[in-house]
Amino acid sequence: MATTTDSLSTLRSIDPKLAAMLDHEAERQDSTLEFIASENHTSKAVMEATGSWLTNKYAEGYPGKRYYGGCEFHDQVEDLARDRAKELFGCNFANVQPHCGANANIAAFMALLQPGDRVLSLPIAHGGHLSHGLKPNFSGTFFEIHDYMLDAETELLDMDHVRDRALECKPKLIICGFSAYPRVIDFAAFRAIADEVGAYLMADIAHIAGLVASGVHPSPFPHADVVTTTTHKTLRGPRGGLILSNSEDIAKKIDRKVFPGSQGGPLMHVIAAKAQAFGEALDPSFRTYQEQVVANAKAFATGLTNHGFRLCSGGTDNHLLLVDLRNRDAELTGAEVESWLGEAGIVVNKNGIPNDPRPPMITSGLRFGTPATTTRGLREAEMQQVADWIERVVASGGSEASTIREEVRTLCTRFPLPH
Ligand code: DSN
Repeated sequence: MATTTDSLSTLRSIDPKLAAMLDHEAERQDSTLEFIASENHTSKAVMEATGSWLTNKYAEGYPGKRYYGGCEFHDQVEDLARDRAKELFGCNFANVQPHCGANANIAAFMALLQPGDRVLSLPIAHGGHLSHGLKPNFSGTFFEIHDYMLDAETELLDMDHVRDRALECKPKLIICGFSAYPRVIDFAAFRAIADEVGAYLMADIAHIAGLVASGVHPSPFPHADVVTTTTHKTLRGPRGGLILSNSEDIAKKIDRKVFPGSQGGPLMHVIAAKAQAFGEALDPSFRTYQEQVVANAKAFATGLTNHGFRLCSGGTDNHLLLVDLRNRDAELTGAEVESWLGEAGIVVNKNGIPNDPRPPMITSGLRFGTPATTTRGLREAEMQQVADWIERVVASGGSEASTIREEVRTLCTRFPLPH
């Protein structure tokens, strides 16, 4: 049984049914390789804070201005989280209360826009996020969404095209920052376009926040008016959201739009865990970790390419890669290979590739990320090993998955989780 569950002794004695489910999940995480680009393994300290006394308390409002008594320690915790976030990202304002990245984006939209205002963003089918304008989402429901696309040949952002689209639709907000884009984002170029058309610029750095915090990817500051992010991907904190800005005026609006605009009581136990995670990210070792995340992604990209897999945009500069399966076999789907790899203990997600003819639940691609496996200590040699396993799984039409499952299990025992 994974050591992760040692803190469950009480639960195990009073609710063994639920405890068994959590034990099974701990065992799953311990014995599989997590290659989902948006996931990570937090430190034990982050998990302890998430499971702490602060879960018992309402703290609607902000430090010094709460709607409930008894918040003196919550004020200290939230101030600590805000101060560390500001130091980490080099900005003047932080709101640490958003429950998740989509909530952060709701508050940012509400702070910058009126319903019906025009927004220019990359659609989810090209690597954007559902909260950047997908029709069923709040963003696509209440705002007029216009899109820019990746270049059809290179699968890269084409800033001339983004500029043309901005000049055509005259948006009030331009969004950059993506969920499946493996390359560096030129925030200064986005700023220049936003200035030319009089738009706000929002950078959603949910995926690359850890790279940005450690200087491994350029910062969206001073270019973006608002920066939103999650805290649980490359940043390796608890599941949650964060909003950053340098503008006092925008910051005041964001605070109002988080609470009472779109949320009630903040998850103070999660905010405590954010404070801990930001503290960890301020340590110089975090940069070493992020550099290794990118080095591992590049090694993994090389390994897959050498096996004949096609990578969208030809490779990666960050923590993720997007594989187009069609050149291996036109019939292969992301759903099918995700399932085979899952049987082998390599956890990934099917992902549409740019201009994918298949629907999102099938797809022609897979997205891989190296943040979680880098956390547990895998390096370039193991990335090559995993690329070899993927080749064997695909070449055998999934039939070697159960054999490889045992090899993956053995590798995992050499790289224990951080708690
Ligand atoms: N669902 C996240 C991802 O996997 O990229 C984005 O919010």
